Amino acid sequence: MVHLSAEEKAAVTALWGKVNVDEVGGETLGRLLVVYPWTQRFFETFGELSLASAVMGNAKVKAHGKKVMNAFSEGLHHLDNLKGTFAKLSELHCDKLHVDPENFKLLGNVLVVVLSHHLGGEFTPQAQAAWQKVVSGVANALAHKYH
Ligand code: HEG
Repeated sequence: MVHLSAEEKAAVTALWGKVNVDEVGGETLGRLLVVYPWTQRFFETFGELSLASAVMGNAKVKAHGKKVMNAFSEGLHHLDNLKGTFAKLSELHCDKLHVDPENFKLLGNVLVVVLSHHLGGEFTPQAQAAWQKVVSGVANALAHKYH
């Protein structure tokens, strides 16, 4: 559950409509893997990830980033019930994938950076604050089923 005013919700949705979500997904996952290279351990099947250029051009990174961002997008329609929306994915990341939930926070922060890069001046401090609430809400929801 994240508490956003009607104005903040409108800003979040409006800005999301201005970016190419699939592209943002690949770029966000790519940057996560470059900036926090220990996150690469979950993606050993993705092939060559040692150079930043290889990561950013990697088709599997792009495809997986797109998948992650589409799931993330779904959460934007359910800001009042993020825990319910991400319950199944939380179980999967905990029980099957063994992803440390700290990584959800890192990914959220990288997403904010990527949005800032894509939106420039349109990403006002108010919009950025609203987005920070959203990414931390999603990260909390994804961590919720961990035990
Ligand atoms: Mg995860 C699979 C969503 C962060 C590592 N992730 C998936 C899948 C979805 C998803 C929808 C496919 C599930 C399926 O096959 O049923 N992931 C998702 C979201 C977020 C996230 C919404 C955060 C916003 N994931 C995340 C992070 C890591 C990670 C930070 C690791 C650093 N995800 C991961 C791995 C898989 C998935 C290793 C399995 C990949 C595969 O082998 O297909």
